[in-house]
Amino acid sequence: MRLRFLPSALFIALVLPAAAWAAPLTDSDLDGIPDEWELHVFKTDLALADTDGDGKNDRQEILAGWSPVAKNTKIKDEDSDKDGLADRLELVFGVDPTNIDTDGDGYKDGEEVVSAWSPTSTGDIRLQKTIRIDLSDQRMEKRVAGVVLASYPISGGLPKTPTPVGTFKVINKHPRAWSRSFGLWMPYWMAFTYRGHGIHELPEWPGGYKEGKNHLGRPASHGCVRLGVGPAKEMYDWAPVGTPVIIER
Ligand SMILES: [Ca+2]
Ligand SMILES: [Ca+2]
Ligand SMILES: [Ca+2]
Ligand SMILES: [Ca+2]
Repeated sequence: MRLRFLPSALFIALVLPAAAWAAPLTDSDLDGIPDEWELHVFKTDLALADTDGDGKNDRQEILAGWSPVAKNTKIKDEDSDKDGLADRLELVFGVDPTNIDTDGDGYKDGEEVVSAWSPTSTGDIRLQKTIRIDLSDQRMEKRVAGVVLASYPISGGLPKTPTPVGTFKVINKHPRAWSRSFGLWMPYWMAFTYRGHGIHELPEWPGGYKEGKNHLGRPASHGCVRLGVGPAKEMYDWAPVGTPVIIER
């Protein structure tokens, strides 16, 4: 249990100027983004709800991952306040992209979201972590509250040894598991079935050779889900036992 603390009412009353927390932010063009954020964060037009004139309002475009200032262009994931949460995701999670700690509990918005604490509440509200795997495009998503925070290429099972589809969970973890069947190491192992299926880093032969780097993004395994060096450790450190693993095709 980590320490949580509430700013005292006295502190708020004495130190913060009234305007900082009492006045609602002005939204001149009523597109759902306050003027201040349009000006300093999203670089959109304060007086136009649809800055790039493509028929979709600035906020809707940003939430869906599209640039509000250029037609048919994916948004660039910038982090204006450097709190670890991209500007777009600040809108998705309902936090302030100009404030590194929106709820004032001492933890940055980005830290809270990635570790699945609510960035808008000082209480012990947890968000749901989920690993989602799409076998059709051979990618794994790291999700919090259903929102994709990161996505990595994988190698799932070959057609004759397919990765099972369905809803599973992380059953157990081992930093460096040994496969007796294949005589190789599987770093950052996270089992999701009792039949030997797991998520792991590219397998490593006893001589140190790591297999299948060039195959990431297409099927190559005996049913396991392989991740590259870097993402495998990141997902291992992030997902506790019990994390849902949703595998779709
Ligand atoms: Ca606006
Ligand atoms: Ca638009
Ligand atoms: Ca940010
Ligand atoms: Ca916070």
